[in-house]
Amino acid sequence: MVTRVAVVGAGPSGLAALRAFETARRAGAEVPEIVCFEKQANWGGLWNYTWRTGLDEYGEPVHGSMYRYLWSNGPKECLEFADYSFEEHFGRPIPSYPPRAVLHDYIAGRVEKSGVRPYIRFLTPVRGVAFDAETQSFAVTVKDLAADRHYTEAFDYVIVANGHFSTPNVPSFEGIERFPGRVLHAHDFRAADEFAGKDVLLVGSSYSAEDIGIQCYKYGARSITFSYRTKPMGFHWPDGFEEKPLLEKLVGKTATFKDGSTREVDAIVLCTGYQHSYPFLPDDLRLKTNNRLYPLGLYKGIFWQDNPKLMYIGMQDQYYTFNMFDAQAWYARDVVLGRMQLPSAEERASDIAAWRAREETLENPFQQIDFQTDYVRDLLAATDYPHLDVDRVAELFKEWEHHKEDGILTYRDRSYPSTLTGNMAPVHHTPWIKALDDSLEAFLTVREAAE
Ligand code: FAD
Ligand code: NA7
Repeated sequence: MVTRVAVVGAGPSGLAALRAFETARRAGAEVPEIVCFEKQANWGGLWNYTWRTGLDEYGEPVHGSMYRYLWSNGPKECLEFADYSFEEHFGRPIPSYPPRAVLHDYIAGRVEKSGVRPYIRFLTPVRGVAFDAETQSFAVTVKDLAADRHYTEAFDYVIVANGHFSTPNVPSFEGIERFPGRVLHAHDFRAADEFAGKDVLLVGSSYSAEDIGIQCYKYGARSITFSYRTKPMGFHWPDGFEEKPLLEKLVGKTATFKDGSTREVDAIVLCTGYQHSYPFLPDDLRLKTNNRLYPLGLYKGIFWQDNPKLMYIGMQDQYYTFNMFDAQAWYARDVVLGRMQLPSAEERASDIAAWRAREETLENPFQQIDFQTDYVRDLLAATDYPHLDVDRVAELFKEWEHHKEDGILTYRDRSYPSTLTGNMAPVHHTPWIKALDDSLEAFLTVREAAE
């Protein structure tokens, strides 16, 4: 009997798994049959932009949370695949903060080159996964959307890579149901131009609030008010920005905050994060966690503790992204191929507990970066994934944090060297705040950097 592996999702995490197995196959290893189920019509996950919100043309919940004019919010040098540099893909060094379309092109280029597309069944959401202890196999039920047909196949392993920034966490606030303007969650935010001339309230104090706030400012919003639950972001905001404590109530267009202050607003964007959602998994296989660096229940952040034939990739909060997913995928692959044996359940449990105990002590982003760096280093040490200088990546992450503190509207104008080639990224031809065209063509046009 052929061993079979199901991969749920063809975003960066699922594609990392395909790439990992394909690399082994091309090096002469005997690898299992891999089937990747992807509910969208194309690969790239969140990087595959859609204008749609709500339900898609098949009545499926829209996966996309990315918006037009989204530019990378971290240096590309920190996410570079160790086996496929930006220079290899684009033929030359490119600036450090590419817009979404450029990163999608890079992700797609690697998997195109490795020929893994035939392993993917597009327009095929996974609907159910059931484990049979007797046969030690999973029954995976999917829907072929184009044919409007369900079917079930058996697999020996399942890799869950469906992302965790798609199912919005949507709190309610007193009076919000009568607010006379637009109310939406960041998941449904698409184009900042819609808010030109408006006073916009963003609830939340993390990446989405920060970036959607400065997007709206860039495209002409009159004012930006952030409302935080725990603590303000504290950047040096330009005029027109304000940080307030948590929203308490709305009366008409007037927002009242916890400190009793008020603000008239025209629109509200709830940047209140996402839920980990696995509607296709039964309770005993389902990861239940908030967005954090070390979710419980996953050995090495990958293997479901109660049944390690079920694996998860990319379920952590993320400083590292693409190259961390690779590190996880290579590790998962080597366990499936029998190159590595997992330790006993007790040893796995104590390893999880140790990482989690350290995670609980982290007090600031710099410690968090070191934590995730050590996590990625630990994974990389066990496999033949090409050398990745994680200490250098960590330094770049820390420089990035400082650059954001220096200027939240200017940090994307900075350049960093590739940890793979050593070459410094060129300065982009247009400062980010003036770069209104986010197309790949506009970004890659070689022009003299503007003053
Ligand atoms: P996803 O990209 O979410 O891909 C999951 C895939 O699974 C999707 O293709 C989806 O269609 C598919 N899927 C879901 N459910 C099913 C199902 N039931 N059956 C079959 N297929 C399914 N990271 C960065 O490095 N830099 C950034 O600048 C950055 N910006 C971001 C901005 C936003 C607004 C968001 C939300 C995230 C951002 N991220 C960024 C983080 C992002 O999570 C990762 O870059 C990356 O996309 C995660 O990859 P993934 O494959 O784990 O998940
Ligand atoms: P995050 O990073 O998970 O942050 C969620 C934010 O939402 C955070 O500031 C939370 O505040 C806030 N939150 C959550 N629930 C509430 C309620 N009920 N009321 C007020 N505020 C709340 O999600 P993001 O969307 O910002 O970022 C996710 C990814 O998208 C990230 O990788 C980016 O690259 C893009 P808290 O601090 O917990 O008090």
